[in-house]
Amino acid sequence: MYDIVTLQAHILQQQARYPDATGTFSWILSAISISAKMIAAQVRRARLEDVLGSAGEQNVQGEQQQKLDVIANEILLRLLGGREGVAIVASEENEEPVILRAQNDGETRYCVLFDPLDGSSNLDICGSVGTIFSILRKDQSSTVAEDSLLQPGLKQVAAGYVLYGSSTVLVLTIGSGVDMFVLDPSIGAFVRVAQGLTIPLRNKCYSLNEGNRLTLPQGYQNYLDWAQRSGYSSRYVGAMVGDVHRIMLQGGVFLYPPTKKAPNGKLRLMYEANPMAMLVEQAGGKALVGPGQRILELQPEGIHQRTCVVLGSSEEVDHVMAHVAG
Ligand code: P6P
Repeated sequence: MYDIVTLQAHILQQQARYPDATGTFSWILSAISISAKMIAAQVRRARLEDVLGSAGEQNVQGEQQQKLDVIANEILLRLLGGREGVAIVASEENEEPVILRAQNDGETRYCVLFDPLDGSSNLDICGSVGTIFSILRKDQSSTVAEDSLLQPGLKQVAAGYVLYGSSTVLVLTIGSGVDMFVLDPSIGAFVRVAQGLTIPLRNKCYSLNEGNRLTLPQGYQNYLDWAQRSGYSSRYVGAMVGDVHRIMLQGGVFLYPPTKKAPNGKLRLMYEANPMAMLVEQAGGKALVGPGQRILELQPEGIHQRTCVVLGSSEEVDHVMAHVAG
C-alpha cells in the first residue's frame, strides 16, 4: 500500500529540513493550495453558475478579462492577503502590485506573483486553464516596493502551477527538484503522486501557435521546416500551463518566439516565463530566451514585461537554438 502524502504534509516535511524555519513560507504555500481548490471548484462549475465569458473589462495587458479571471484573482489576493509572511503580491490582472506589508521590521517576508487563470479564453470550450505562481524573498533593502519584485528568476525561492484539466494537478518546486500533486475531491486534499520529476531528454514534439509561422524570424521557420522533415508531431492547447505540463511529463519543446504582433514575445516574464523556467530547469530541461540566454538570468525592468520563450527537453531546445543561431 503506497504512502499517502498530502501537499500539506509534504510542505511540513520540507519545512522540517530547515531547523530555523519559522513556518512563514509554509503558510504561503498553504494559501496557494487553498486558493487552487477554490479556483478549481469555480472552474468546474463555471458553465453551471454562468461565470463564463467576458467580464466586460480589459486587463493591464489589453486582453479581455474573463469573469473567472476576476474571481480567481480575488481568491488569491484574499488568501495571500491573510498571510503575515506576504509583503507584496503582483498579478497579471492588476496594473500595480498590491503592497500588503511594506515595513522592513527584520522579518523575512515574501513577494508572490501570479497569473491567476492562465489561458482563460479556453474556459468557454472546456479546455485546459491554469494558475501560475512565483515566490521571491522580499528585498529588505529596497524602499520602493516594486523594486523588490524586479529580481531575476534565479532569485525565486519557489515556483509552480495548477492545471485545471481532466484532473486538478499542482506542480511545485522549492528549489530542490519538482514534485507533483493531484487533487482528490473525495478528501479535498492534494495528494503527492510524483517526486523528483525529470523531463525526458528528447521527444519529437514541438508546441507553438503555427498561425504565427510566416511572421516568425527565419531561424524559427527553418527549425519548423527541419522538425516537420524529421517526423515531429505538433501539440498546442493555447494555455501555457497545459502545454508545459505535457512537456514536464513527456518531453518536447514549447516555443513562443518573437511575432509580428508581439516582437518581444507574448508571455510575461515575471509570472509565466520565470516560474515555468524554474520548474523546467529543476526537472533537468532548458528554458531560454535565445541562444545561450537563460530566461532565469534576465534582469526584469517591469512586472508586466514580456519575453520570448523556448523551453523543454534539453536536446529539443538545442535543436531549436541551432537553427535560431543559424
Ligand atoms: P496565442 C494565454 O493567453 C497565454 O498567455 C498562454 O497561456 C498561452 O501559451 C499563450 O498566451 C497563447 O497565445 O497567441 O497562441 O493565443
